[in-house]
Amino acid sequence: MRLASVRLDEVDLPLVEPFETSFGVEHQRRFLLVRAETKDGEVGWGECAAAVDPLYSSESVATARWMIVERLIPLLFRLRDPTPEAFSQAAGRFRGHRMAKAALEIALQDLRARTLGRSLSKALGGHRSRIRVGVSVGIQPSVPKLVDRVGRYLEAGYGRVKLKVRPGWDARPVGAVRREYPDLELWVDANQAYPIGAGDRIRAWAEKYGVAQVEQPFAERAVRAHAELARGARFRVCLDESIVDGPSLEDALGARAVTSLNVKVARVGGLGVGISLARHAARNGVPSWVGGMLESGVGRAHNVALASTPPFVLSSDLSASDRYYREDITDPPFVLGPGSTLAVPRGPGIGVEVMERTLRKHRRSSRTFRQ
Ligand code: OSB
Ligand code: MG
Repeated sequence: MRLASVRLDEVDLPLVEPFETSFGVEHQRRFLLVRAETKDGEVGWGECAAAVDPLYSSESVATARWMIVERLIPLLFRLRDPTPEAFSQAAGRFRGHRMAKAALEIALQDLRARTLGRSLSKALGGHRSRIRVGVSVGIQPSVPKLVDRVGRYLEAGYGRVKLKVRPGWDARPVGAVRREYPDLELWVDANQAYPIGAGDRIRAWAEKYGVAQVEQPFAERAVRAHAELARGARFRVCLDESIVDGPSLEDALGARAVTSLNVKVARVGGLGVGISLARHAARNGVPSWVGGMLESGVGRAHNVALASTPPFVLSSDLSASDRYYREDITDPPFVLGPGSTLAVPRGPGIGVEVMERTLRKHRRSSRTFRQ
């Protein structure tokens, strides 16, 4: 595989509705899109999940752009055989910048799968033709609006709901949703919003309202606080932001601070690492699922392929295209099927095509780098 060029676009895609978390509100998603082309004209796509502001993690569109343009593309062009593994290994000499690294790693994964004429799912060892999914529901302006929003997602066919929570938006909204939907599989995600010491209060409402999983209540580094919450809990304690690599997973497993693992391709730096982390968690009795970052169809297709591989056993945060965007940049759209599932595309690579005309409509800039 010889690379000819890498194109980096910056895209603004309006969300169907604002998405609010404990760290802020997003009305549209601005992201970097990678298009890597080989000398034979084969193309692979990647998406960078970093947002405009460094709120979820320390990366942003600007830091990712700098990293990709100034360091990772030059590094990629120096590789004799640019496989995803060779790229990840070479990029490993730079610390952090995992979302930037992931954008290129996943483009190379797509490219290799297409070159082999296989679906990305198959190339990664996927064995599922459909994956179970749920929907992540942002903080709403009021409790009745939340109950109504959840109701509409249930009507649309979602079988599992994750509510974004934060101090002041927890027991009341979670209780209201539980009363309205007694049998619903309910998860919550705080994105690090609670002080360590809030564990007893979280435990009280989570157990009272039958929450099956509490995701990342405390800070990224707060291994002990998560372990204390997990001890004897009737819900799983899921880690998202805390797990960025092998050692952070090892520490969390050793401390019994994690009983469910959210694997985000972007957060861990690529599909290769994502699979190995989930395998390692599974060997230690901890189930994994694939988390989302409101990706466009490109990033979501990568996430769907990942979720089709054996270690991912819980429902993933991968909803249908129309839950995120009125007009996505890929075709065909992801649609919700029976049993709250998405079909895993069977075509070569990520199995969806980027619609260049739609992309151009939403593109703010585009730069092509040639080998
Ligand atoms: O913590 O899972 C999260 C979106 C942006 C940043 C962080 C998170 C999320 C989500 C969205 O929950 C899940 C999705 O893409 O459907
Ligand atoms: Mg999360």
